[in-house]
Amino acid sequence: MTYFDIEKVQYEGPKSTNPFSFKYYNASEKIGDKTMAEHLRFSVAYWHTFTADLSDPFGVGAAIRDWDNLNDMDKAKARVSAIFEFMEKTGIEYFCFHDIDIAPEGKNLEESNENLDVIVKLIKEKMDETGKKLLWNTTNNFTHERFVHGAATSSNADVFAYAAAKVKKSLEIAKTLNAENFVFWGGREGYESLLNTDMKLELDNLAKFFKMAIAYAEEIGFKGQFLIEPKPKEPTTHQYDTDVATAHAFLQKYNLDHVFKFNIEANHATLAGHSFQHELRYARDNQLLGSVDANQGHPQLGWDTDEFPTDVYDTTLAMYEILKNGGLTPGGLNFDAKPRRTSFKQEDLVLTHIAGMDAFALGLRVAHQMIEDNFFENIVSEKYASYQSGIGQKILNGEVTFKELEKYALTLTEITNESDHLEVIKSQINQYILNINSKG
Ligand code: XUL
Ligand code: CO
Repeated sequence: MTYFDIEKVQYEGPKSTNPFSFKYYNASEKIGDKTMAEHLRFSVAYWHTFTADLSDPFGVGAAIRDWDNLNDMDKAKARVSAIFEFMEKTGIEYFCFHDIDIAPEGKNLEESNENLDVIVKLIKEKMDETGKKLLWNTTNNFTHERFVHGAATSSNADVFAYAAAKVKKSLEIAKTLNAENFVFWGGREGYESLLNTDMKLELDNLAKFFKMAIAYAEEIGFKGQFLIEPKPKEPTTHQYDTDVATAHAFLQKYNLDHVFKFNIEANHATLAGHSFQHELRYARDNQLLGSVDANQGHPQLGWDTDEFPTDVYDTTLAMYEILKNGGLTPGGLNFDAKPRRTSFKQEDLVLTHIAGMDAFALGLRVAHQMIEDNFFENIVSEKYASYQSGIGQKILNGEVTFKELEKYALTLTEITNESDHLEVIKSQINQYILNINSKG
């Protein structure tokens, strides 16, 4: 059975009008010292691409999929065949999933685990056959009603235990499938109101949960990178892992900061009132940038719309941070993104990924050129030139006191500041994007 009635998607260059071709993503082309595939490490999100049905709070599923009428286990098996065909045809090397994306939950934990075993075996066979790899897996500890008060931060200790058992199983799957990372997104780890919440107990419990997960990973020899994915709200009013800086403070408090890095999602960054670049920069500056959930929010909507990334300005600045980070390996760019409800055909799954891959490929090309030219580096070193010598250098080296600074300040007759010319910088970025655009 074939799920996608197309040939393998080829690079045809920026002039191509074929929607089933790449305009900017040329997997084997070298940008600097790595191929585009090595730089970008694209990944398919099982949940949006193969499990979701495009339902929303106002309407039933709108997606038309070949597996719609199958029973639960047959559906799960069909999705395995479909995702591997999809990866082959789009040239995407990685995938990611939650436990319940790949196999239906049974009537109890034991049955859920049995379902997982059947599907994980199938996935492993496909991985061995095709060479495709698992970027990360994670545990869905938020959809089922048992998680109404959260999982590791639930007020109900039975739920804490159930959630732990699910993460234990997910870690075993990560080990079996050689996952390169393991993700914790907060799910319902947060609160609706402080009127009835013991925030300290919940956060202490969350830290205990993470420590037990790390201990079990060590016990079974799972060597992948642990990642936390911050988000400020949705589903709870206040998510504990609000943004990278907040989650970093939590990790430092509980002495977990040497074990975790961050999986940064663009739409979560903007929900937190930051730019995507801000979150990437904070993580990079603190050696915490692990992986990326590549998507974008809608500028007029205040929720997690998980759109495919198409904004080249954003992908350029993101790729700048990623290149300056020395890449993302063992992380990657996971498309935590879904087609709009109006893009309901199966072929839209391919078209949306092509759009996202091209946007990041174009961003990579532009960012690489900017780094070659030291574009931002020159701007920044000129802006902070006063710290290169004299009093500035002494401040940087920690060689002055308030008293000495006062003595120096008293000698200043005039203080001269320079204009930033920020609009010129933005206009030059436009030139970079448009000049790359016209190549080829
Ligand atoms: C939810 C979200 C999740 C995580 C994995 O907003 O981004 O899909 O990426 O649990
Ligand atoms: Co995500």
